[in-house]
Amino acid sequence: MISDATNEEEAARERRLREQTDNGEIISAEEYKRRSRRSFLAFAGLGIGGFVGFNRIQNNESRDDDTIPAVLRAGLEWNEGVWERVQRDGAKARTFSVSDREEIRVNGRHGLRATRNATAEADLIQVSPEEAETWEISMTGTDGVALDPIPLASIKSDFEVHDMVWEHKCVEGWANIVHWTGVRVSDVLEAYAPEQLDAEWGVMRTPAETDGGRQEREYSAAIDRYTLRHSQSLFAWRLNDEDLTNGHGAPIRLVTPLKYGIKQIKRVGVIDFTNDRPTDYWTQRGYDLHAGL
Ligand SMILES: Nc1nc2c(c(=O)[nH]1)N[C@H]1C(S)=C(S)[C@@H](COP(=O)(O)O)O[C@H]1N2
Ligand SMILES: [Mo]
Repeated sequence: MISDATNEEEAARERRLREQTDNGEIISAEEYKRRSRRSFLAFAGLGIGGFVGFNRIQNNESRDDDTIPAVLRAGLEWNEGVWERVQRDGAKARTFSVSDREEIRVNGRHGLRATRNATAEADLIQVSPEEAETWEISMTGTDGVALDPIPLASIKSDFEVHDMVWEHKCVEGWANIVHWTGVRVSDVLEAYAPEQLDAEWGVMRTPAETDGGRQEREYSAAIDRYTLRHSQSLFAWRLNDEDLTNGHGAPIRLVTPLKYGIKQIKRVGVIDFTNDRPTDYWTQRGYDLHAGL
């Protein structure tokens, strides 16, 4: 009996997800991977010039993990130009069924660490459930003036909740299909800062201070207006049906399939809107400002 009910619930949920995530094409994870492989092979065919570039990367001295070599940067700048031209309303990233979802590692702990180079979950700044209850996202407008903050409690209860399943891609070259639960960034901004939806950029940051200012470094991600308004950009608090761990960005993070992982900032505490070309954590280290997919 119980399992029947659960199955039915699951089936209803799957139907709802399919409706919600129906962007014209939902294909199986296998078919998707086959196609990705095919385009990768086509791409590899262009590879002699790439090989020369690769040698230059290998031989590039004096780089720490925060800088990227000029030869890669040139490609990223080209990518940036293309991104600015190709973005258009209505284009949606491919979505998947819940049953396709995979595990995902914790990757990147900037702005989350209590001690330098910490990797264990216990060495991250812990956001307790009590702290999460009073969590707010503070904001400044394009004029630099502080706006009323967004209470996390409101994010979680005042907006339509969406479940979305897509492939999370990291610039390091790995990808996983993951299931997010959250609300649209655009719905929240519409309610709390409607005039800022005209701003060209919203720079999201981890909180300036968490837990007595033990934070190692502030992480930030500049998000363009198109992405802020896009229906697949979410403030998410659940990953694969579990509340976010500290490592995955508790209590609230940004997710969007339009961007590489570097833009999907974990533990959002601040949004600064601006019409000027901004920088962010990875842009300051040589990555392309758009990091679009
Ligand atoms: N605060 C913060 N957010 C971050 C990062 C980080 O270092 N700090 N890394 C980014 C990168 S590179 C990726 S791939 C994703 C990984 O998300 P996950 O750890 O939940 O898998 O988080 C992104 N958001
Ligand atoms: Mo990443």
